[in-house]
Amino acid sequence: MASLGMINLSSWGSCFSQNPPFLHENGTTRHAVSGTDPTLFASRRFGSVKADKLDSVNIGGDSQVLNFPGGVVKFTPELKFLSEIPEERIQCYRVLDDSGQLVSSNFVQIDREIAVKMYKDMVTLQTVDTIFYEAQRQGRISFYVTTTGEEAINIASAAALTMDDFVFPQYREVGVLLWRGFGLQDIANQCFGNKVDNGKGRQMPAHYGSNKHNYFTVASTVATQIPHAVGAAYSLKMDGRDACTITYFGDGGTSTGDFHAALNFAAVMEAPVILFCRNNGWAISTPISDQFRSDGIVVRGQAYGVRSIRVDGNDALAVFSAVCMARKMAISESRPVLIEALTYRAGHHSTSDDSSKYRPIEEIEWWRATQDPVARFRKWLEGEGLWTSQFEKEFRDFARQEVLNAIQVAEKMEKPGLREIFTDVYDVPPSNLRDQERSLRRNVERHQQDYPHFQF
Ligand SMILES: Cc1ncc(C[n+]2csc(CCOP(=O)(O)OP(=O)(O)O)c2C)c(N)n1
Ligand SMILES: [Mg+2]
Repeated sequence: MASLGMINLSSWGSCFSQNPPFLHENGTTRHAVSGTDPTLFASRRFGSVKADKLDSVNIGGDSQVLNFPGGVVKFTPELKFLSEIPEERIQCYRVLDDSGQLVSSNFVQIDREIAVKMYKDMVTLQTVDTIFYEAQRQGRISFYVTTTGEEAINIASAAALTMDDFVFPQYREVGVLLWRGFGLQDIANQCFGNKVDNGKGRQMPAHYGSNKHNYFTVASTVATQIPHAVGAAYSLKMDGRDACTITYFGDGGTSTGDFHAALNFAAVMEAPVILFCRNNGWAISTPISDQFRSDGIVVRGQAYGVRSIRVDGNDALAVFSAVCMARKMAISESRPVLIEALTYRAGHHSTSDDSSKYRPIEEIEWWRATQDPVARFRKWLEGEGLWTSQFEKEFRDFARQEVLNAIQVAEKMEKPGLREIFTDVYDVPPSNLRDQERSLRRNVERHQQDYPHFQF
């Protein structure tokens, strides 16, 4: 099967390196991390750290250095503060220009069938967003959040991972689940909160989760997923697994303490985690200019000792390449990697928002018209002879019908029994919970007309 792309990583296998050798210790079996001496690894895990000597050494001439813990520091006679503004902003890695033409030969090769599946999943994601958004407006579901403008981030990043990698999402990444095989029916069941929803209808719509797909359940509390992902990555490393974690978060997520604590923890513990920031310019109505004065998110990586890259989030090939390489480094070198993907939230924050109240319509239109990630990837595919207008029409019609069918089935399905509200937390429910259950049962029996869809 032919492959596209210029970085010669011989095959997908080289992108996803194999397990390093085993390390046996006290009867337990672990993997040493590639590039790390097993003894050192074990002592880092179980031993205490000795401080370096705090002595300064003259190395002759006029240069003097301080032998400080963490590394030698040069002295300078200059009274000079570091500038808060870099001379030049960190550049943004891109492979495709706005018209879908290749502008770089530095990207990870991509199988033709994978490339076509990526495009189909992006179109499906757009279709899901359009129809579920309308369903919310019709009052059929209570809430929805679209990924509009971030389709490449969703699908291309997912395509660069393996199913063994664990995903800790924010809430704008349903495309990652879609890529992993979570079906349209699963999406619809969750949004309608019916009895076959994985979460038993207890979550708001668009708060997906799936054990089967190694996808942790969405929590709306911004950024709480970031420390979880770092901790889980550390445990993967301890178990010597050939896998990493990836966590997605928005620019708004980086304004929390959780982000900073997690980034530092990941650096110090050398956890194999990809910290993927979707910098889409807005945190609901708060623009990034009100959130930080640094050159975006990418510079925080260096500040914390984490390898990082800024990438064009509307360029599927750039996102794919960056995540593929980040994954390889995270696992084989046992290190965190920070990716800042520049994009734009081209839809409202959610169905609870009207973004025309706080940002100019022209801004939204400019991004939609010139930076649409799906249109750009399509142009590239067409240039490669992998897609045509005929395929486009057929596939869009097909996707629309599939989504509509899934909605119809989900909507007709019974809701979970009301007593499920009280299950799965306590082995033996406490008395106050049992009282509440009895009270709810009485209420429903007395006012059946108000609860037509619910049964105990
Ligand atoms: C801890 C916490 N604070 C505030 C909120 C309210 N809130 C929900 S989404 C959001 C904005 C998040 O923006 P960003 O991280 O940039 O993600 P985006 O919506 O742009 O994808 C806020 C403030 C919340 N859910 N949790
Ligand atoms: Mg944002």
